[in-house]
Amino acid sequence: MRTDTGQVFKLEDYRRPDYRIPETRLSFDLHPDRTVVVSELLIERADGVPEGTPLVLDGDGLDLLALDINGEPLGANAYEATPDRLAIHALPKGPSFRLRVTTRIDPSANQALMGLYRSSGVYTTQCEAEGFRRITYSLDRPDVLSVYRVRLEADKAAAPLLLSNGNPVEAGDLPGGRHYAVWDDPHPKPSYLFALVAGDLGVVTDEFVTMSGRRVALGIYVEKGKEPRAAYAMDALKRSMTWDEEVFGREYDLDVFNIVAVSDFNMGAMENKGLNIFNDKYVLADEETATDADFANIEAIIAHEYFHNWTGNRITCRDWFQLCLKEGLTVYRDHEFSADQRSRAVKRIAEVRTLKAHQFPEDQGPLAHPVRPRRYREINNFYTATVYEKGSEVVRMIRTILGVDAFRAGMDLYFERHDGDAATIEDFLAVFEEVSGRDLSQFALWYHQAGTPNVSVKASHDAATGELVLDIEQSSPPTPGESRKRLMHIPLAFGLVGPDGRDMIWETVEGAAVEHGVLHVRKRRHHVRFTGIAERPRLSLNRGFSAPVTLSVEERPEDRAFLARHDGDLYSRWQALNGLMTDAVIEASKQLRDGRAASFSAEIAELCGTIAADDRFEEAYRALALSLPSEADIAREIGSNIDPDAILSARNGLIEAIAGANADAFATLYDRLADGGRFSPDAASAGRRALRNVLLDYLAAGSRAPGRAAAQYGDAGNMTDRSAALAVLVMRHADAAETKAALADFEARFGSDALVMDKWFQIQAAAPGTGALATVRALTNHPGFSIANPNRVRALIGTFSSANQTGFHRADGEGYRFFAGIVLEVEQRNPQVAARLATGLRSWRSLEPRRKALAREALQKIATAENLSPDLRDIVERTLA
Ligand code: B3K
Ligand code: ZN
Repeated sequence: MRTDTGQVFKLEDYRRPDYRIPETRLSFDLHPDRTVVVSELLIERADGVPEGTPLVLDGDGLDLLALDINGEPLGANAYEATPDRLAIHALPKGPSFRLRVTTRIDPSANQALMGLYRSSGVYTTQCEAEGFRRITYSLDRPDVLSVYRVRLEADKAAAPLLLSNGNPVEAGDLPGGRHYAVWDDPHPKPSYLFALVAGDLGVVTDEFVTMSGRRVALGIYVEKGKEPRAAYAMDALKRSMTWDEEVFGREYDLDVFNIVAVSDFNMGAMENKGLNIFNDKYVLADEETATDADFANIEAIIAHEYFHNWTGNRITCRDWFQLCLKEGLTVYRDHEFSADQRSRAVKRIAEVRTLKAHQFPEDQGPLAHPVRPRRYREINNFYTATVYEKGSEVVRMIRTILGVDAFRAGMDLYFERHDGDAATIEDFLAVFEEVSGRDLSQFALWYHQAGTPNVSVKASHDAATGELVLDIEQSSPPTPGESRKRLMHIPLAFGLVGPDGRDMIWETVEGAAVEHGVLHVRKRRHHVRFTGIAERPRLSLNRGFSAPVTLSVEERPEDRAFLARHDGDLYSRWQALNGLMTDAVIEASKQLRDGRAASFSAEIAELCGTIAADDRFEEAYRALALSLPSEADIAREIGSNIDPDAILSARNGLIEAIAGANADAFATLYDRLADGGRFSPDAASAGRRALRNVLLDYLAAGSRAPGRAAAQYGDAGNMTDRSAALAVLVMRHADAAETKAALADFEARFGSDALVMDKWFQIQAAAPGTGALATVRALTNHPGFSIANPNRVRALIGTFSSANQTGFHRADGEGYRFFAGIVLEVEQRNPQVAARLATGLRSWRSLEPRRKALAREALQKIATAENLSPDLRDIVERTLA
């Protein structure tokens, strides 16, 4: 039964809870399809709340077995229980009492993967955001913090391992082949951070000694036999613990820290106190089975969940509107960690590419919402790129505005002042205002106002007077529910690049505040006048992507190429070349749509040849510079009336032009970068592989012969090179016998390893052209595919809808029809995953008219399906609105 009340939750309706629960004792009698949960809560009436105020607890699909208060069973008139709510009217006198609730749940039947469920025979939980209420009745909201003591009881042979939050305090055997364990978590936490795991798993252990000398036992639990694949995650965990001590002064606070990898999981991972639970995709890696991208993701997500221990757990959110308080900040922290562990410039470019690929379309489409939303119908639909990635950019801007030292002082104050609190964005901003003396009220709009601001810049230079004038204007487009926008505080890092390629130094500047290379745009228009600028500079603006805005600069065509060669800021240099490539593809796609042949200037090919050979740059940077914007990136830049087929042809045209002009040099470099069979997952080695694999794609596009890619596939000593070669075969040599052979070989080698087979699904789902649909449809019947497993669904269907522009957006609409059917099928089991999948159609309005009409039909088919879950209904209704 689904209960979509259509209720809209509003930030302004926030009220403090009437009751607190300082202590929670849970006892689980675990059985696969009949688990009994006894919850004993010490409940206190909050100050100022009148005696007799009913206690209303949240539930979701629960079966109540027993209820008593202070040891006395409750009479039938004292309470009202439904599967989704327990209201107790008759409460004892006095400020506090003990409530005991017994519920029964069926973990095996739980396919939504929220609450207590089973994954490959392991009992596991997911409670954020509102999964705890699927386990027992409770005040399931983040501002009710409780210390937990948890007793688990299970069959010893099936579940020798019994884990929960906190520290282990007791364990023992019981009659009938059962056993138990008791865990105690001294740190008060909201219910969404509760977790348990019970099962039979392999483990890798280690130890970490914190800066004050606390010895922490570390454990990473994985499917038996896969222990060696957890070594990299363990290494990443220890590096994360050290980094948080060194960079933020944050120390771990329990005797144990456990991570469990499970194979059925709705998202990446979950930061439950002392017991992180992970999608196994983000734990398991070795050179044979994981790519360099997998290693980097594991490092980042292990760090992210660990960092939540302070930003999320010790300081949690007052309500779910404040989600970015923990998520944006923790993403910022994991980005900084990865930048320190790897290459800062490369990491920044990758972050911006992700932001533009995921957050910009969200912010510019029907699902746009502020970093701190004011309304939601289904909170699970707000774990978005806006809350996470833009939320991180906002924290980065605070650091840019304040400078590193004041930023760190603000963070120290935040930890000191709010440890143990359920806090708000206002609390967060206040510490930075306090340590810096700055007024951040205009800046705070980044949290409150949706949409990507536009900044346009015009420059004029007078050589006679040495004056440079920048006319800067900001505007923010309307977003759903917000037609009028206020002016933002936009920190633009910049440089004026002189004819020798160096940054010029000015004498005076007026018209805007400029501090430490950052120009603060705060008004609608700024007329900024620099003096002492003898020659016309090239404008390097928004360096390091200091503000998440869309920038348009009136400049001469040759200025971009100049910046692509000389900008001292590596991010901006990359941006200049990438912008040139984007414009060239857009121009060529117009030529193709007009029935002309696509033409490209020789300059981009020449620039690519130069950067490929430039040893001053690390290989990872060169690989990014040579990577063309994706088809989706180009579609986003075009913005409306999109024809994916024209984009694909134009993009391939540019790849061929670059490949043709550099064939010999790329082939030589490709050979030189071979690693001779040595593998290390470190950033420099990964960079070499990345560059070599970008070159492989160019060489394949240039030659039309599958030999080189087939040889790389066959010789590959690691998954990065093997899967890259397979992707090149599938993309560039779809019909070659070598491609079919490689696909068959991959399946034969890895058929029994679901995570690796996801790559095989992904590569085929991304193959361009109308034929992809038949392939994807056929693959849904492959024995390795399962509609019930989120990773499989994301690999095959998610890739098809998000990374296959020509296959998914087929002109006849068949891609959309197939997609709508699958979304509804997934939804039967797992509404959360279905809702996420359905966002693949959020940019339907920017398509050309025919495709647009067909995409709308598919959305309507979903919207009118019977008995739609609140999750999916919320997404499709907002998408269609
Ligand atoms: N906090 C979790 C996400 C929970 C999603 C609930 N639908 C993982 C993370 O961001 O670290
Ligand atoms: Zn997080």
